[in-house]
Amino acid sequence: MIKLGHLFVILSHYFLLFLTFLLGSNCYDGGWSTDESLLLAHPGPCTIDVRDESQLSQKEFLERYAYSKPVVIKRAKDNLVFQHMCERSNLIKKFGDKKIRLSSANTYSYTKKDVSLLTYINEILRPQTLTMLGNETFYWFGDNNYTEWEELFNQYKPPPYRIPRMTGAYSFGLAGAGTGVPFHFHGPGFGEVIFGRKRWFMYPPEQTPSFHPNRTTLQWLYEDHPELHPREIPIECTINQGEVIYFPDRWWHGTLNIDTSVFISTFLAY
Ligand SMILES: *[C@@H]1O[C@H](CO)[C@@H](O)[C@H](O)[C@H]1NC(C)=O
Ligand SMILES: *[C@@H]1O[C@H](CO)[C@@H](O)[C@H](O)[C@H]1NC(C)=O
Ligand SMILES: *[C@@H]1O[C@H](CO)[C@@H](O)[C@H](O)[C@H]1NC(C)=O
Ligand SMILES: O=C(O)CCC(=O)C(=O)O
Repeated sequence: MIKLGHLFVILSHYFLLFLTFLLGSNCYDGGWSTDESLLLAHPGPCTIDVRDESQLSQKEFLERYAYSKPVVIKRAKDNLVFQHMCERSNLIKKFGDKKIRLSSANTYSYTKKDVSLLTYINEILRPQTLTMLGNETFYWFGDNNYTEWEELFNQYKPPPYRIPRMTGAYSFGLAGAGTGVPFHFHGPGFGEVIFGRKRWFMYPPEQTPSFHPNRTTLQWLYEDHPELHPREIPIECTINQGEVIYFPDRWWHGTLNIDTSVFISTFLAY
């Protein structure tokens, strides 16, 4: 006969297994779900190398990607604690009253606006419509106060790849479905999705794309992308939670959040 205590141990074991499955799976949205009917952006093809973190060594990363081309890396599931802290209810509970600095979602992000995280979530974070302009959309990405967000950032395990003499700095963000940042470039780094999906479009440094800096990536996708000559079509990939994309130095990139998304980048600099 099974004793009650044994049954409890067995059941809690399965419960934990189930939790691990849920936390690690793509359908777990952390409370950031968006009504399907409001999703205007959809995943596209993936024309960028996709590798498994466990199969990509530091040596191969340096030889094949660091200085030459983007790569998408499927990560080991070691950010579950960080992901849990990024659930809607947990971010609100711990950080809701913290001031965050929003940037306009246009190429040069000129305009900044300070609000509390709770105000951002309740009043500003919305799915993007096709008529909204990038310079009039406010997006939380970066300008993070490392002191106030230390507890969260301490839990994040960045991708395990290094570029000699460079160090990383985090940029954390949360943005509505259909939002994104139009084409721009800067130094190299990694962009990881914690909740949601994000579509990345990229061009090598020598191939300057044509785009309007104040129009959104969503407008560009609907109106400009279909008109592109085959030679002008960017490489792209849609990354899911638990995946990270590497962008080399000066590569053009434009982003598009398919869902309401939580994400963190590691920017590398000398
Ligand atoms: C946003 O950009 C558009 C087009 O460049 C411009 O017409 C509009 O005035 C800008 N809006 C703001 C608030 O600056
Ligand atoms: C883009 O928007 C900014 C700020 O809203 C404005 O100052 C700038 O003139 C606009 N750029 C273009 C090319 O219309
Ligand atoms: C970051 O937050 C701390 C603690 O609230 C504050 O003292 C500091 O001035 C902030 N730093 C910046 C750059 O805003
Ligand atoms: O994640 C985003 O939407 C913007 C990220 C970006 O453009 C960057 O990391 O430079």
